[in-house]
Amino acid sequence: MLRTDTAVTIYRKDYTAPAFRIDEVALEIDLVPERTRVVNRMRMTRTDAGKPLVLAGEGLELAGATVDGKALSGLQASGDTLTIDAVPADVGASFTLELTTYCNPAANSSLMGLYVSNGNFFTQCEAEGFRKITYFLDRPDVMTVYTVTLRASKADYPVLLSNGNLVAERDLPDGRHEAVWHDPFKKPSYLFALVAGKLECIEERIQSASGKEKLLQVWVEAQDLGKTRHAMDSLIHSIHWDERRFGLELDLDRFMIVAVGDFNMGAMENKGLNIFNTKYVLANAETATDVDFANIESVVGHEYFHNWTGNRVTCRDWFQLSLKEGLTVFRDQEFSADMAAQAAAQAGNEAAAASARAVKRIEDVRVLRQAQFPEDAGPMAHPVRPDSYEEINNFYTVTVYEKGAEVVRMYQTLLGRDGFRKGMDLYFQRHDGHAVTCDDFRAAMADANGRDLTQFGRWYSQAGTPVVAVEGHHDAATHTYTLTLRQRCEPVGIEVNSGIQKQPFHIPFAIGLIDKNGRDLPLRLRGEAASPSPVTTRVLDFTETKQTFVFEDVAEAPLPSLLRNFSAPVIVEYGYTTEQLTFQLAHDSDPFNRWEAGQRLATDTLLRMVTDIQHGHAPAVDPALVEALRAVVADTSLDPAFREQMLILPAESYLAERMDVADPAAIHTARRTLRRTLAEKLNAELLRAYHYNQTEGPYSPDAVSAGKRALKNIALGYLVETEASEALALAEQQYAGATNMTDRMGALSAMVNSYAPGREAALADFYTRFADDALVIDKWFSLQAMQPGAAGKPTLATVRALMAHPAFTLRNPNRARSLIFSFCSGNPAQFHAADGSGYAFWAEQVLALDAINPQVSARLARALDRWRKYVPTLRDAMQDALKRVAAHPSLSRDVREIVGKALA
Ligand code: B3K
Ligand code: ZN
Repeated sequence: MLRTDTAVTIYRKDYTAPAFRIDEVALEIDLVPERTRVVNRMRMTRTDAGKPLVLAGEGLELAGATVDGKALSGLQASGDTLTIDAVPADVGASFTLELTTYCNPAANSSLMGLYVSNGNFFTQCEAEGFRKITYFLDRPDVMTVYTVTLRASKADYPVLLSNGNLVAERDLPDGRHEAVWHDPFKKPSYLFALVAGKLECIEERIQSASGKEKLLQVWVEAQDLGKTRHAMDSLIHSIHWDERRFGLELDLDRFMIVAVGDFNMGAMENKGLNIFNTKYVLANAETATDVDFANIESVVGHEYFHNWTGNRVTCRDWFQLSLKEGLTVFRDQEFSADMAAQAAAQAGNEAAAASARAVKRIEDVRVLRQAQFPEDAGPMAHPVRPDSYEEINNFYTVTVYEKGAEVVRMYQTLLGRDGFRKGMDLYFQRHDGHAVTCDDFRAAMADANGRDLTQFGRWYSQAGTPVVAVEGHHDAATHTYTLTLRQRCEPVGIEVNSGIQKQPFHIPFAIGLIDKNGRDLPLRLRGEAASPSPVTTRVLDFTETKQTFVFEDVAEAPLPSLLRNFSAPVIVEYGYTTEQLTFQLAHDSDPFNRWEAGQRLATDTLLRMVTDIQHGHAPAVDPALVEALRAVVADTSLDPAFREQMLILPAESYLAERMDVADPAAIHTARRTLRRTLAEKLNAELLRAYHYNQTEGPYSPDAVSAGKRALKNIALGYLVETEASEALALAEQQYAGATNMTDRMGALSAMVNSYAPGREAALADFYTRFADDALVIDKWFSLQAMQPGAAGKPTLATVRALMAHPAFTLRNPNRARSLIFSFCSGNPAQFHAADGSGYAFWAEQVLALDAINPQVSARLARALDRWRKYVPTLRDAMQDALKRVAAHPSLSRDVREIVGKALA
């Protein structure tokens, strides 16, 4: 899609309430791929005098319009709006507006609005796709009740689905049929959905908490029916979890999930008719990895949880996106943690459950640091509640989602679980059925708990990752320990030239103090009475630029355990010594901080190695790190899943962020060297972990079994780094004998990444075995795009060759992501090749994709966000590539905003 309109910035401060209400809408949709007719009959009421009725529409052909049955002549859309003058001027006056339009779903490659995928019809309306289906008040604060009549050829589209309940079905003349759906709940247009085509479903009937029967369905293409069980189980678990944890029940009689192969993102929470990327529905042991299974559980949960947080209570405007997304991510994180803890408790004990929760927390924090921290330090940095945008689709970001979830988590940390629940209850009591703001959510949390959360509001209005610098001082004479915290957060992104004076955040800062035997000290702040049952972890309310906390009864200098369980999305600076970190890694009662100590050790070592490499010295591996990890691998009292987390070295992209001037080649060499060294020095321990963590019996994706496989496979990855023939043989055996995708993929990626002799044969075997399974072939592309380069064979050459593969296409977002995004965002050392070839490739692909699908292209465009941070030669080459894209005459609004902000 080519657009030539000029950039328009939308500001949050310009919000005005709509001048009309839609009391109800009836849609009649005659589905024909090239020419679909939509009759849209709206009962409307004017709510504000003096304003015209302006409807949004995009790419529509207007074929007729009436107001209260009277035809409007000479009506013409201007750009993307349709203004109707012939409507009542009085506030409170109602009228019926009927519009007939045509659109072309077959030609819609943007995958927004109504489109065709593999011969079936699907919709995606969030954020502003409904306007591609009909003219409408396409904004989230206009909520109404929908009745939808779908008509289509019965042979070609036997299944016709929309939101809510099926109220009528009948056959029509000339081979067509009709279905009428009614959704009793008011909803904004972005939650509208329809699906039509040749699909089949598995279904279950369950009872909800209040004893009502609910029909659950998962719809897929016939050949995929055998891969739907896990999605259905995840849905059932989600429903029961939301009842237990938040007292929220499914409101509709029927809840459907539909899978589609062409989809821009993960899934969509349309009321009662969630539409999913196949990647987050289809799974069986042979084709999906443990990570795929876990992702499905989490995304199914996420979309289901939106039914309350997003659908029943929605956003007033798109600046409030985190109101539903941050909250719903927090809810899906808690759901996954509870599910993992439940599996661990069944297999082990309470300690195992705590460790399983920590593993989930570690995974979430890793994403935050690897993706959100860089975003928050780059040209696209924005507050959790942005103040402006050019294209809203560019603001479905890790900041709005993942940092937004951290902000919600901080309420729970500050108010406790019960206090948080009270706040949620009040939120629904006040706002059910309405479109509200992040401030409304904060007010509910504050009012339900009698707390002043005014300062906490800065988490929504200020961007950037706060840095907390910590100093500790022990006074042996008075037995006190004084902790001094200082916070700073420089202006970032568009804050830089806004003249903003940033104010301190309200940071819940959880700490513990560890004595020389590794035990937690009881914590008593100065002025507090001694407690019979003292706590050993406390959440400090850190609200000022500099604040001091004095702990009493501290006989000897303790080791501070800072920001336990990552209680706030901040960067902590404290001058830990190597000895302190190894001690903390071995003893901290907070499992998250045991992991954190290991990450600090590894990061310090790797950054020193990078400096060695830059100075032409052989990089030296710190023996303390080797010994600390040896203890972890060998410690069978630790859960396998946790041990695996400890063995994952900080990512290259994370290390790049930690440097003032990023040097991807040196980082890659350092990390690879450390991996090889660990593989050699810990060979015996790794081999033992490999052999002791085989999972026998039928495949189960539960967190405990998955943890064993994860540890076994990371061990294999290390072992193969040595290129020892025994290790290569292990990988080949595991590949050939694998009975599940986790093991097959674990072995294949070990072989591919180490250029083991068996790799070409294995890659060819893998392709043939799974040629008919698109999601597995995505893995095959992705693995090769992320492989390290070999002598004389840069990975880009492989990627370019794969683009000519018959199975490759830019039109399918999953496939484009599997090859192009994997290379540009998942393979930093090769992407940042010294000759700039990666950037030229990036520019080419951004432009090619933009002509097909602006949203997907704009995501790829973000791969160069951090260009200013790199060594001069790379930085200049990236700037050239950005300029080349920016200079293209017909960029989408989506891509133009990204490259414009990057260059600004
Ligand atoms: N709400 C959708 C995302 C829509 C993205 C539009 N560009 C999925 C989700 O967050 O659940
Ligand atoms: Zn969401």
